Amino acid sequence: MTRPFPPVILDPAGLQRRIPLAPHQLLDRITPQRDLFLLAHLGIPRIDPASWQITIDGLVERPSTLSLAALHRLPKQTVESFHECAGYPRRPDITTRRIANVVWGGVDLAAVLRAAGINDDARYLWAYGVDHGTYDGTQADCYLKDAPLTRILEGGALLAYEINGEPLALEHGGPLRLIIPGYYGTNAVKWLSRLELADRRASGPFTTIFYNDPIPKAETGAADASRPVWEVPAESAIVAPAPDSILRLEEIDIWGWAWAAAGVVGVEVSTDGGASWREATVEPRAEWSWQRFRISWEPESVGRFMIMARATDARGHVQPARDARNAIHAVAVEVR
Ligand SMILES: Nc1nc2c(c(=O)[nH]1)N[C@H]1C(S)=C(S)[C@@H](COP(=O)(O)O)O[C@H]1N2
Ligand SMILES: [Mo]
Repeated sequence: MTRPFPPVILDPAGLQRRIPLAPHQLLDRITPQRDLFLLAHLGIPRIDPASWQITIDGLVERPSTLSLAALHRLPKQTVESFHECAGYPRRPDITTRRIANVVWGGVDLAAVLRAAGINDDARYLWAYGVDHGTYDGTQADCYLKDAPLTRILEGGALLAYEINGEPLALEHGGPLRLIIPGYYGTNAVKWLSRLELADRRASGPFTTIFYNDPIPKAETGAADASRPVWEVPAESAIVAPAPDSILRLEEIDIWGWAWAAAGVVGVEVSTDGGASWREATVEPRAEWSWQRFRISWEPESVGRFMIMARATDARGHVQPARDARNAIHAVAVEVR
């Protein structure tokens, strides 16, 4: 893998992870930037936003370099979208629920690529972040991700420089990051410095060793098949009641957020640990936003209860009970 830019200094270097909000604290529809979870595998690069530029090359007719000022002069688009970390790159069986919902602002990526002239044989977008170093014992010259070009050309993907109307902070990828609404956060390359169109998937560690979930042989018939961690399937999180709440024997409002790349079409709620389910009401989504669900519950007796939520997306995918990035969220409460 060639690094198309001079090495930058990382300070702090190494894995950075901050998860300020647990599901029961996700009270706001729009997550403020200061409360957003933070993930960086290799560290935070010390870069000069003023001189930032991005190169567009590979399978395009007119390779070019754009300054930040040139990008700011292009029409600004905003996209409301959930933003979710996939969790552990090699552990698709672990659920982490690092989730937010924000409004990204920036330039329409499809328009930028079309202006560069897309060659017929281009199939994938490769996106390069300038951070480099060692993650989980593997050396990387840069943070390189890929995505199918068909998804990018469907629309909504941004070269983002704003979040919730504020400039994107350095730790969140400022001055420029990639946003692909509906895709896991790992694909939202921060400190974006190069876009390359290619006819194949990228070969760096973050698209091969990491974030490439093995598919059980039973599902495909083929050994060694894998699935890139791109689109987010149905998922939901219970905001209220909070875990270990002590509730009174009266009508209780159960609510939370549900989200999926394809949109959520239904959320079922159980108050008996998954033995029985009732259909909650779910609001329609705005662009790629998360969707609020709610249902009221009148416990028939005092005691301990396990509340669960299970979302279904527009592709018919239902959240699995366990052992998945998007496994069902359960909250234990006590009614007294
Ligand atoms: N350049 C670069 N971009 C990156 C990462 C990274 O390590 N380097 N981490 C990714 C991961 S795993 C996630 S979940 C999101 C987190 O974005 P946030 O910290 O702004 O919430 O950034 C993604 N973009
Ligand atoms: Mo992540």
